[in-house]
Amino acid sequence: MDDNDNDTITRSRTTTTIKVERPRLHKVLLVNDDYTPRNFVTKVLQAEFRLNESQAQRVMMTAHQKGICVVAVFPKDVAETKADNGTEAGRKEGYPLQFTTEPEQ
Ligand code: TYC
Repeated sequence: MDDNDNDTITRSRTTTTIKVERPRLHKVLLVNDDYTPRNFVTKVLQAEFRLNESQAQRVMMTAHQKGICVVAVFPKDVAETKADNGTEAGRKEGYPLQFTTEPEQ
């Protein structure tokens, strides 16, 4: 006698709910230092982050006065690439300019 000889038929049923979430954006942060010239920081912000001159000056001055400033938010890979490019632009000139990233909220 096997399991199918009685009147009970058991079937397994699985319900799958797929929850789609937008990938979290990442902030690019500009970090102040005592050595990188203000004008150079402003130029990097314009070149790498497509800020206009007055936006770039505002971001640069905020980092200068407060220590750090959010430049923009992007998908993770874009944020990391732009932060690396900005940091590298400073490094090439011998400046300690630093951009970092962190997830939003
Ligand atoms: N503090 C720098 C100076 O006085 C200018 C500067 C601003 C450097 C912002 C970095 O993220 C920075 N020359």
